[in-house]
Amino acid sequence: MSEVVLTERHGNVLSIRLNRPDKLNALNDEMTEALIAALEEAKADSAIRAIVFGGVGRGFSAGQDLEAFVRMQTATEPVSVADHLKRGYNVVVTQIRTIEKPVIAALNGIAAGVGLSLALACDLRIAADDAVLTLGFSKIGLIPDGGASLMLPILAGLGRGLELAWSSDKLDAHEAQRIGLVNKVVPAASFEAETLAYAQKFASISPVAVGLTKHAFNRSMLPHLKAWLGEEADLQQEASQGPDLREGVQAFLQKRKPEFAAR
Ligand code: T3D
Repeated sequence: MSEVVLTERHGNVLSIRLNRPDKLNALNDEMTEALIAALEEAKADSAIRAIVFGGVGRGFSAGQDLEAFVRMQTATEPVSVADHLKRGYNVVVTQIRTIEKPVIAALNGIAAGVGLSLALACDLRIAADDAVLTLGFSKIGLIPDGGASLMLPILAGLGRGLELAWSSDKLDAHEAQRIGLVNKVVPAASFEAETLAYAQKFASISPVAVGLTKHAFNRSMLPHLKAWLGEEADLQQEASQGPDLREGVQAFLQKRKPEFAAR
């Protein structure tokens, strides 16, 4: 297993942590591949009864690594945004939703972009009281991807979901809990211990009840997940073709505000 993703067993709970703390765990392809491999192993191991998905350092994840994204877009053979999503983040979302075990996002700090999308795809979310959530996609001319255009309105409602997706407002952990994006908020000082105790609670429940309940909820609330992830990626492809993505990413990398022209 690559060091960009760390795994650690705590009895029957597996912790999977993104590990690029100097970049707030911004996701590159190496990390996504390591994450897919870690989830695959967790799925196959019947001794693992709950999975905690978190980040090392002061962030959960700042979403797609935008420096890597620019390299990908300017390569001699650029990878299309739709293909990148379909081969990477959409696979992770599908794994998270179909593993018949509780998958708990542990939001130790900032969760942005597709980092937040992956957290929203998890079954439950526990947050440190100093965690911050932001969609961030609109700041670079994109739409919420990695399943967020589905999970966000389900969890927060249509109006609030659109408001957050358009504004990219930053939510503190308590506000995120109030609107349904987070299940539990705990003090940052005891975050790791409280997260483990929370996961252990679900790891001790009948695996049959856990697995079939998750399956039932998936079928009732997310019956079109697979098709939707594909459609969302195609819409992101459309968004990526205009000038706003380039301006948004350049503005972030140059640490300035983006200037989007009228359409
Ligand atoms: O093809 C596809 O897959 C397309 C899919 C795209 C999906 C997406 O996720 S799009 C959204 C990408 N993410 C963002 O736009 C968020 C960008 N980051 C931020 O807005 C801010 O960093 C945060 C709000 C997350 C945190 O702000 P703050 O002030 O706490 O930290 P910072 O100083 O901005 O960041 C710390 C370092 O991490 C900094 O590096 P430096 O200057 O110390 O060397 C910063 O550049 C780096 N960093 C943060 N986010 C990213 C990043 N580097 C690369 N990519 C990032 N996303």
